[in-house]
Amino acid sequence: MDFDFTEEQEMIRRTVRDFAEREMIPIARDNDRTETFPAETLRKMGPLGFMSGPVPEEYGGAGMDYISFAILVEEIGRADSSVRTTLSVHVSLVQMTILQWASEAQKRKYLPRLASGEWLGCFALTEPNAGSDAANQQTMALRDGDGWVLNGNKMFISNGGVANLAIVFAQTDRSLGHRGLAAFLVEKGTPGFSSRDIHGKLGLRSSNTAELIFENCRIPGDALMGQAGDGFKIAMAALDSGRFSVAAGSVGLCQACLDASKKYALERQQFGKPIANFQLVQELIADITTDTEAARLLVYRAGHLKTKGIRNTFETSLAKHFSTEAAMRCAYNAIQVHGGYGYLDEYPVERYWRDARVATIYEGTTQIQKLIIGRHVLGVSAFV
Ligand code: COS
Repeated sequence: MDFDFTEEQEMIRRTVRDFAEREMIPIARDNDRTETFPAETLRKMGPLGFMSGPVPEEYGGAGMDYISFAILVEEIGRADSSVRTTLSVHVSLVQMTILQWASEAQKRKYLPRLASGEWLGCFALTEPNAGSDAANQQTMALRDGDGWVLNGNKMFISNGGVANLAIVFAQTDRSLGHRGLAAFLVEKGTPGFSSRDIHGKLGLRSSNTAELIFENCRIPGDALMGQAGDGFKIAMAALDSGRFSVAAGSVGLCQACLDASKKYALERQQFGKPIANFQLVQELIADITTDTEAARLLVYRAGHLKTKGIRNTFETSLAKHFSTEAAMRCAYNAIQVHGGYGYLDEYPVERYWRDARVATIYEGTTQIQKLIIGRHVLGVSAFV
């Protein structure tokens, strides 16, 4: 086992941290207050290779190994979870899925535009009545000559209102259950495809979340990714990729809680000395630190397996489960260190707490991660 970073990985961390401190942290609070989508920040991230992570260079990507990618996502997550969510969906759910499942022609058509950041992607699986039960898709794709016609609604779609390309899951044959699902690449502007932004979120307020609507939306035959019937496997494999990204981003959020709490504890005076001198404050710092370090190791272990190309559903769910719940504990403890000031958005920790919350829900709730972990350990594979 090797716990050392390569020189390249160290350099990626420095480059991303410099960028995040210069371009993201100074505007994160105002973007959160005003629900401003960080289009300009994302535009600057493209030429730096941040919008593609592990996508190979032959498709315009940065060709990173997965530890490097975890470092990238962690550092973006340390600065602003809204930008991190946008990035995670764009790279891990969209580009990595196209890379794994799309035809060569589809890869050549879409990956370079996505990898450069010229286009944004979204992943449309969730529906009003299909969350944890992802196979229960009501969106239908019916054959129409050499193409397909889509009808249905998608819910809580990150990047949904700003994406140029959507991976859309739909049922082609209800009698086949999860084996009747298909995945399609649908471009923005296709007649019959529209979106409605969702407002009033607790956190991630500067990220875009939308409902997608498909009304007799006709798409060509070559919009199908893989075979009709591959949809559920494509979705599950995509989530193995997406959950890793969420986990790495949550480590960044844990680290942000630690950095803010350490700074505050050393500055804030009570009873005539910095509160860092008090043992119960030291306990809070110790708890935040332990959560951060443990979460990071679980993410890097899953990343190590991904780089080697070994199936990692179990290790990714462990990392996602632990690091998202750890981020909640870290943000809670960080507010506690800050006392009353932590309740105001003058300090970033209340935003960390609001932003952390959804990560225990999206891309598979904590309960779904526990189900995957429990089944794996017990060697049982289906609901009984
Ligand atoms: N990678 C590839 N294939 C997978 C897979 C994975 N990680 N997980 C499951 N599959 C395949 C199985 O091999 C099986 O294939 P066959 O049809 O050939 O037998 C099929 O998918 C069904 O698997 P399983 O029986 O395990 O499915 P279940 O319905 O019992 O459970 C859970 C699946 C609950 C784990 C799944 O529905 C899930 O993750 N739900 C949460 C969805 C989610 O995260 N939603 C939020 C989306 S936000 S983007």
